[in-house]
Parts: sequence; C-alpha cells; structure tokens
Amino acid sequence: MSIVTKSIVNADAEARYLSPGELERIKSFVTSGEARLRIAQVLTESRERIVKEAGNQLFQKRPDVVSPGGNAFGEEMTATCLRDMDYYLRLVTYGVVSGDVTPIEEIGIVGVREMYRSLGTPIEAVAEGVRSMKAVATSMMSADDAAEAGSYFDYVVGAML
Ligand SMILES: CCC1=C(C)/C(=C/C2=NC(=C\c3[nH]c(/C=C4\NC(=O)[C@H](C)[C@H]4CC)c(C)c3CCC(=O)O)/C(CCC(=O)O)=C2C)NC1=O
Repeated sequence: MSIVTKSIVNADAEARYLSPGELERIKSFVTSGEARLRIAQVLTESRERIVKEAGNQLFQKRPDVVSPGGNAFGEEMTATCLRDMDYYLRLVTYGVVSGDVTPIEEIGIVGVREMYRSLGTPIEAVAEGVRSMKAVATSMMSADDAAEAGSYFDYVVGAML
C-alpha cells in the first residue's frame, strides 16, 4: 500500500482530514517521485548486467557455494541462484517505486529464513549476493540516487542476517 492510500485509510478510520504531518509525508513522496522512477528504470534496464556481475562477485567471495557439495553447484543450480538474485532485484524496484519496503517484505522476506533453511541454501551467501548487487547497481547512479536505492538493498540484507 502506498503512503497515499495508507494515510487515507488511517484518516478516514477517524473521519478526519489528512493531518499536516501526513500531507508533509505525501508531499515528500510526490517530490521524490521522479528520482525514484529514474532509479527503478536504471535497475530494470540494467538487470542482466547487475545480476551477472554481482553473481561473479559472490562466487569469487564464496567459491564454496558453486563447488561440489555447494548449494549452487552445477549449471542448473547456479542458474537458479542467479534467478533468486534477479527476484530480489525486482523486489527492490517495487520498493523504490512505492517508496516503501512493505512489498519487498511481503513478497520476499516473510518466511525467507525457513525457506532457505529447508533448501539447504546458506542465507548469508544470498545476503552477500544482494550486497554485491547494491555495489554494482549504485555504481551506475548519482550519489543521491545511490543512497536512495541503497537503502532498499540494505533492507533486504538486514532482514536476512
Ligand atoms: C519472489 C520471491 C521468491 C523467492 C525469493 C524464491 C526463492 C526460491 N529459491 C529456490 C531455490 C534455490 N535458490 C538457490 C539460491 C542460492 N544457492 C546458493 O548457494 C546461493 C547463495 C543462492 C544464490 C544467491 C538455489 C541454488 C536453489 C535451488 C536449490 C535446490 O533445488 O536444491 C526456491 C525453491 C523452488 C525453486 O527451485 O524454484 C525458491 C522458492 N522464490 C520466490 O518466488
């Protein structure tokens, strides 16, 4: 739910006008809109490069995951691992566009520890992959855009560790 919808639901529950604080938060959401859409476009257009380069960084740092016995060993499993990274990059774009981590949380964080535990996937290595995507992605942006985008990658990493 966007900040606009959320504020309206809260205000209407009390049959009141939007408060000055709510209007201020909506204003900042609207004025940051252009930047957030620009960031989402960069991430979307460069998704293949971001996932590929970040994957290479991850496998250099964690060669164990792609070695025999590793969770991402073999062509098919490595591809599934990169697909998961692409999933998280996609969720980051949802967060950036909505200015809210809730879509990321609901789609990709709730239950994630249990899921990766049952798959035998080391979740700290998934988090490392997301950290690498942040590095690759933010290197393509201005400092302000990098800070905005970075906060959503940080949210994912923080929620996994
Ligand atoms: C959009 C929300 C969403 C997420 C997040 C998601 C994740 C997800 N990752 C999976 C598997 C997997 N995930 C990985 C990922 C990795 N292994 C590693 O060692 C690396 C650290 C890491 C890559 C960074 C691997 C290798 C598998 C396959 C495991 C197996 O089949 O044994 C599976 C099991 C089913 C399948 O193979 O598709 C799910 C559901 N699915 C979803 O719908």
